[in-house]
Order: sequence, then C-alpha cells, then structure tokens
Amino acid sequence: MTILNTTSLPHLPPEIMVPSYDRGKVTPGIAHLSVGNFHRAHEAVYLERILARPGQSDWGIVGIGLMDSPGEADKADAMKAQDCLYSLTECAPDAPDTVRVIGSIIEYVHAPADRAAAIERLADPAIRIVSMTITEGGYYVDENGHFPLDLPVIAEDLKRDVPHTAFGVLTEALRLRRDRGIGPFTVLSCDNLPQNGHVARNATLTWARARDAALAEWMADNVTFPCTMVDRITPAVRPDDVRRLDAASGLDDRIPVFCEDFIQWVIEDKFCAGRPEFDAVGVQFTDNVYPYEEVKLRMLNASHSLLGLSGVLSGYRIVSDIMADMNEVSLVERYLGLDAEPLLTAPPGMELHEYGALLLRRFRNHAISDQLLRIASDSTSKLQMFIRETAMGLLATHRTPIRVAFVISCYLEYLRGHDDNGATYPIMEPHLSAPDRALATGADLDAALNMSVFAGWGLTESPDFVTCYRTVRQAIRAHGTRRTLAEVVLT
Ligand code: CS2
Repeated sequence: MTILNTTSLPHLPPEIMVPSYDRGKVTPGIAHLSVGNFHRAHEAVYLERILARPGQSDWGIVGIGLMDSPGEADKADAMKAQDCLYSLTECAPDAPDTVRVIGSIIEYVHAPADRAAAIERLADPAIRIVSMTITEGGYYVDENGHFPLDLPVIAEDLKRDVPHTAFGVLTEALRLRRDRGIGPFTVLSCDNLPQNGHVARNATLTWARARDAALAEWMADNVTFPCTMVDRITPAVRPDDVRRLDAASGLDDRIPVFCEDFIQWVIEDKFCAGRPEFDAVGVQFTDNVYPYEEVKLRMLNASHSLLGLSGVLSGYRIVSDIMADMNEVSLVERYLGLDAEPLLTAPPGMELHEYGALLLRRFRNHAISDQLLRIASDSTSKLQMFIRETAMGLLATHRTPIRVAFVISCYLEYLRGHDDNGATYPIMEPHLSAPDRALATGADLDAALNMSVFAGWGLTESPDFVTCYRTVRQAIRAHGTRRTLAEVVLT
C-alpha cells in the first residue's frame, strides 16, 4: 500500500487521477469551516477544477475544523500526515469507480487546539471567501426564522473572549479585518436549508449585534452572504469503508471519501471580495437560487427523509436496497408527484417530473451504498427544512396528508430506537430537546404533535391530518411499518 502524501503523489499508479497543477504554487483564497465528507466531495472538487485553470492558483482552500471531538482531532492528524491530500472515489451506477486524489485543500487548522490562531487565519487578506457546512441544525433558527440568543450554546459563546461557534468565529475574524483595514470576505453557506445565505446572514449578524453593534453594522454593510444550492450524495465513511476503499485504490489513505457521480452547485453571484472562475467549471449562477433550493430540498432531501425513516423502521439499512421494494418506490413517487411537485415552481430549464425520475435513478445507484441511518440522523432539524413547506401547502389546499402523516409517524417511531424486527440502531439526534424526546416517545400519541419541532406547521389545527396521523401511527404500532405502508398509506 502506498502512503498518500506529497512525496508519493508523482509515483501513484496511472489509473489514479492526481492534481494536474503544481500544488507547490497554490496559495490560499478560501477558508472552509467544518470540513466534512460532503465538502471534500463537492466544493473541494470544484476547486480542484479551478486550480487546474490558468491564473487561478490563488484559490486554495484552508480547512478549519471547529468541533472539539476525538474524531475531529484524528482527522486533523491524518490531514497533517497526508499533506491534506485524500482520495475521492466517484461511483457511477453503470461504469467502474474512478479514484482521484484531491489537492485543493492545502492547509488544515484544528481550531480547538488554538482558537485565537484559527480566527487570525481568517484575517489573512488572501482569504476572500469563507464557506461552511455546519449542518442544517447548526444554524439554530427557530420556526419563525429567529436566531435564539438565549439558547445555552449561543449565550455561553457570547460570553467567551474567543468564541467557538461559526458565527462567533466569523464575527471576530471580521473584527480583525475591519480594524486592520483589510476589508470583508464573502460568507458562503453550503448547507441544505431554504435561503441558506439569508439564514447565515441573520444568524451571523444577530450574534454580532449581541456582541458589538457597530461591528455588526459594518458587517451588514460590507459582507455578502450568497444563497447556494448544493447537491452530491456523499455517504458516511465508516472504518469498513476506509478498508474497502483503500483495498480498491491500493492507497494507505486514512481519510478517503466516496460519492455518486452526479454533482451540482447553483450560486447567487454576490461575492464582495472576488471569486474563482466558478462559471468555467460547471457552477451555475443565477439571481434567484430560491426555486433551485426549494426543488432540491422538497424533492431530493424530502424523499431521502421518507426512505430513511420508513426504511430504518422496516429493517433496511442501504438506500439502493430499499429501492428494490416497490412499496417504498411507490411511496416516493406519490409523494413527489402528488404532494411536492404541485406546490413547486420549476426553475428555468428544469422539468420537475424528469428531475424526480433522475432522483430515483440516483437513489438506485448501488455502487455508492448510501446509508439510511445517515439520512435519518438529525431528522429533528431536517424535517423542518425538507418536509414542513410541503406539509403546510397540503393542509392549506385540503389535500390528503397521508404521506406526511406517515413520515411524521415514522420519525416518532424511529426515535423509540427499534425497528419492525425489534433490532436496535444508533439514534443521532443532537438537536432533539429532552421535552421533545419525552413527547415523542410517551404513551399519548397525540401529544407528540405538540413537539417544538412541529411548531408553526399547523398540524393539530387540521382534523384531517390528526385523523390520518392517528390511523397511521396506531397501525405502525400494531402491525409494523411495512404493513402500514402497504395496507394503509398506499391504499
Ligand atoms: C441527505 C443529504 O442528509 C440527508 O438527509 O438528504 O445529505 C443528501 O444526500 C445531500 O443533500 C445530497 O446533495
């Protein structure tokens, strides 16, 4: 096995694609907060294409890990040992996998080791964009879109001289830049939430206002927060996957990533401090990202939630396996065609039915073996981003909310931690509060609809919904998820 680093790079077997540019000449231009698998399979790939273009070598990425966890420390260690190189395996449904070494991340900073130094890194005038993938729940917005300053994690952060949260880090870095006359950077949210640029702006400016009103005003006047729609299915990488990917590539890579062959990025062209030639490498620019986001969130991500929650309860673990179950496919087809699509406006050049058909083909991609547990994780945050608008639209137009009642019932049953066969699974719900957990798993099924997760959805005000919900949830309890889907939801 070949160790992956700068020294071994020129000697890798020819079937492994390597950076075609001189990495030694690349200088930083973008900092990315929270370098997860998705970032490494998405934005880092677009930057890989950028760096291969003439005159673009000043757009290397500085990765910044914000989380203080053993997993993050290991990642930082591996990034250091591998000179920030890693392999990306792209899995097409009908062609052999391709392996490419990505070189666009040129530096990695583990913020918990020295948080002041991480903030200082963002004050480098060379950094003109700070992008981030901090997860849907990481923006903490409530059902009215308010950023809750009284939430303990935020209130504590505001008291720290050197903050830990993304919003605090951005604010303090921008303070240094303002004080030094360096000018702003663009804040680029790459998370799956509607109007992610506006949400990022609201969260960052609200945090900043609570800290220093004059600084917040300067930020409001100078920093831009473009909205983006990001898309590439990127499974979690478990220890087994590391072994499998390394055995296939022949590389001793501690941090490989794998993903589907599809990739898409739509961005609003609002960069206050310049940007790479994104339009030359497949990024779509538009004045209005909103319809693209809505379609992607309410069709792709919502179908994922449907499959993830009902699939885990039915005993499935892999997305492509569940796609062999005709009932699950029917569920998604009906949800897309009857619930989601009628409420959406297609962006220019896009046909919703075709988009839906493409999604089913992507979900069938057996080569990526995407995990249903990954998709089901943090449903507490995701349902609000992916399902709420469709649920509210259905109730407002008095259409049968049976599939929404099913996904909500599945979410609540999923929180109980065992599937139809009695098998248990790990539940990853970092944003589920203790009172909500108690309501979700308590004996009174109706009480669950009062969870704060559903605040503002109008579920309890719709007798139709409540009837559907009771029928579906009781059926799951009595007969299991599979039978409920076949005999109640699809009838
Ligand atoms: C998934 C997304 O986590 C989820 O719920 O739906 O991670 C999905 O795979 C990506 O948004 C695809 O672009």
